[in-house]
Amino acid sequence: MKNHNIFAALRAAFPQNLDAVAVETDNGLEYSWRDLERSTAMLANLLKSLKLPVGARVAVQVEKSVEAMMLYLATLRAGYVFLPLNTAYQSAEIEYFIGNAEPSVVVCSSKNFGWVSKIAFKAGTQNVFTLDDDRTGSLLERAAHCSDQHEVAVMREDDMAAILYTSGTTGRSKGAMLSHGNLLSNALVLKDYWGWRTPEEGGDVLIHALPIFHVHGLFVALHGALINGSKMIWLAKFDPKLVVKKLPEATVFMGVPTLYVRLLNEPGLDRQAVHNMRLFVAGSAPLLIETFNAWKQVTGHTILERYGMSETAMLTSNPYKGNERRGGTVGFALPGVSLRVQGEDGQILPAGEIGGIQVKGPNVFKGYWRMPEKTKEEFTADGFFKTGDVGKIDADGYITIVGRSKDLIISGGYNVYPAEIEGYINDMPGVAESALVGVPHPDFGEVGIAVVIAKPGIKLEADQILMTLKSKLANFKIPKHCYVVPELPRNTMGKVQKNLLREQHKTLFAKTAV
Ligand code: MLC
Ligand code: AMP
Repeated sequence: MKNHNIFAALRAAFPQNLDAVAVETDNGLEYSWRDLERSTAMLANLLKSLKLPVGARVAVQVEKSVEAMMLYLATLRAGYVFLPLNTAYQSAEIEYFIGNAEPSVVVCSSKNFGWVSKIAFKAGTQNVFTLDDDRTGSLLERAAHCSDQHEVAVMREDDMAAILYTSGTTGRSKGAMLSHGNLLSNALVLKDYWGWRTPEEGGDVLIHALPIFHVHGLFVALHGALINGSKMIWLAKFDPKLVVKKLPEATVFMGVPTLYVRLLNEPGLDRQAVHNMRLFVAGSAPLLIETFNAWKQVTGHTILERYGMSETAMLTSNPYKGNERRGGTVGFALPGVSLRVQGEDGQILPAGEIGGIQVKGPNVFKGYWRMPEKTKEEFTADGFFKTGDVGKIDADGYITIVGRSKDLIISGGYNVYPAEIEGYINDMPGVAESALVGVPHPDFGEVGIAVVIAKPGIKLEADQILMTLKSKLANFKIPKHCYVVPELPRNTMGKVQKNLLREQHKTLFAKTAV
């Protein structure tokens, strides 16, 4: 049987010289391709020794490190399912994910071991390890005793490789199940589409500055470099100064728009700094045309914007060569991806008309973890996935996203789901109701602000509401401002008119440009 394990394809792309540098870190460490091969084998053997059931989930909430990346690769290698979790998540959030996914293995930072292990053991997880970003922790201690020889597990195309929790369109967070076939098809398409150069062709060097718990950092950037045998400059956190310093050694950079906005504020960014660069990729949130233009002016490079989702990996991309990269658009549907725009009455719309974006292709996920009904609702009868994004395709085939039908705020590339935050606010004593809306922000693109109504006779303090939220939720979800007002605008059906709230507060952050 052909092995569809994406790790096998990544491993096959390692350069012939396994002693060459594969990863260089911001604190001066170097890892060779042989290190990646051996360490992933040892970690895969450790997982194997745990006698986990088929399809076992390995949930991971750790700081970014090369070892954390190796743990991801080892999970694929051993044939288990990787479940990455944002490091900002707090106990209530982690409790939900672990309770829902029922992982067999949980890996966390040693500083969080107390509360994470309590949650994990309560949910029936038998194995809890620690992994810190200084190459310590029980995971590595145990793996050190394992063999560095490991045969890559044989997987079918449809076997699950990862679960990414996403707020999706409605309801609580849902686990998008991505298969080895989904991830590999996307990696291969992008390798070609973005003109990656193998070591034999002169090679590429990627600055990896994104977190590794989302599609962008974990799949697009990491797979892109690995499937091409390209070296990575591995930054634990995005630091604009460090990125500018490293640009002369690199050829490819990927970031959410906030990263580009912050880089543009860095005095060292100029044409000289980027003289070796081949490609700048942006995505995960809308790239403002001002940023696109400013980047061109300062660096001489045209950012390539692309569009993707947890459920689908990458869907569209502006061209690398041939056609023009058009600012404000997300380019063309990638090879193998069918993309269409549907109107409210279900008709497929012609060029230029605005409607719901739907997609089909080998990259589209298998469904939501243990939510068959929800999965069914999100697909059309003829197998297209409803993205929840609203857009149009122009006569030349360029796709523009004009909005979202899902109630979602994308802040600095992270998704904030208003219903979740409103739920927490509404549960606070004295609150009658609330609405969370996204407003423009010069750094994060968009941020959430809360508008809250008190119960009759109760006086609410906005600061107190924010403080209470901070104790319960990941920091990026905390509204950047809170208003306590007498009433919310409603339409004749009684529905809160969030568009009016957005309009009313749209200039709140206009003067705080960074
Ligand atoms: C941090 N903060 C944010 C925030 N990030 N607030 C809103 N939105 C965000 N994204 C706040 C924190 O709450 C904190 O506030 C303060 O900023 C400092 O926190 P920090 O952690 O030190 O921030 P920083 O390191 O500056 O992080 C900013 C960032 C980060 C832009 C580097 O958000 C980031 O890495 N974003 C990328 C997300 C990403 O990779 N998305 C890909 C999704 S994949 P306080 O008040 O507590 O001090 C996807 C599919 C696709 O969408 O198409 O790719
Ligand atoms: P997530 O589920 O976290 O992966 O977020 C996916 C969502 O990010 C998409 O449905 C879009 O709304 C948004 N997104 C991704 N890339 C872009 C882009 N280039 N422009 C606008 N929105 C984007």
